[in-house]
Amino acid sequence: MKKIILLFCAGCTLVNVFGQVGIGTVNPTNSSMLEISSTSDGGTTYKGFMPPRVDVAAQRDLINPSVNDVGLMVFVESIGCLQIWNGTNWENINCLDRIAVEPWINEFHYDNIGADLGEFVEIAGPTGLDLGNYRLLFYNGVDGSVYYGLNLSGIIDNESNNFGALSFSPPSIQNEMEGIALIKRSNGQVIQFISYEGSFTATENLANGMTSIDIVVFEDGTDSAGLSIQLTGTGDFYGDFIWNAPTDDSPGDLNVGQNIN
Ligand SMILES: [Ca+2]
Ligand SMILES: [Ca+2]
Ligand SMILES: [Ca+2]
Ligand SMILES: [Ca+2]
Repeated sequence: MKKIILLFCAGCTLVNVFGQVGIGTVNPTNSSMLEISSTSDGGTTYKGFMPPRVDVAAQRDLINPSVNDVGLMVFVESIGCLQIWNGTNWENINCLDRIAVEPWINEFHYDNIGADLGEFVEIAGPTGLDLGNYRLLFYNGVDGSVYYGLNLSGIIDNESNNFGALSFSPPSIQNEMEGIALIKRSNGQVIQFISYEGSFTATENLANGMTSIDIVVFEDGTDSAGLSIQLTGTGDFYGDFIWNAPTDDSPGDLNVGQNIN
């Protein structure tokens, strides 16, 4: 009896493997090997189709497809692009006009005349974003090591067009050539690695091997306290704005001359 049942079930499996497959439907359309219905309860609830997603292109590259895998598709979240493998390279099928925007380093102060006063780093980003998923790493430009790490916290407020800023004060931000990396804690992604008074390569932790991007402007220790280096311009992500030499600070508020559109 057991054998008969086993044989019967093996037959069932073969039917499934070689037949058309429906998910949420028992009648996949004739021309489709796989049909996924938007509803499985006759139209009370609806669902979409989600392609495989990766956080960044580096994760996509771990797929390592061959020439035989032409047509493979994946969605890369960091750039907001649905991509297809052409046998040699990944091509964009479509990129979203607006992807989920990451926060960015928006303003900071590290040096003034005499003892440094009121050092801070301001983070700006979309309203409602929980900065508990982000961390700042402060890098020493002399040897590329991390001299301080700071877990962020708080929900970004709405100051203008659904963007805002929060300020954070580490015990000390080193002067001369140093760097700051903004890290996404959930996946270890280095969102930004900037530096002032020069550029250098990180030698440890998450930015290890990355070369910092010199923002060019800096604080030379001759200005009074209460000034900062800050972004201005018009836009809604980091690349829209430019860094400015020390001017009146605004920790926790979008900068004067920074317009969100
Ligand atoms: Ca300092
Ligand atoms: Ca100083
Ligand atoms: Ca500000
Ligand atoms: Ca604010």
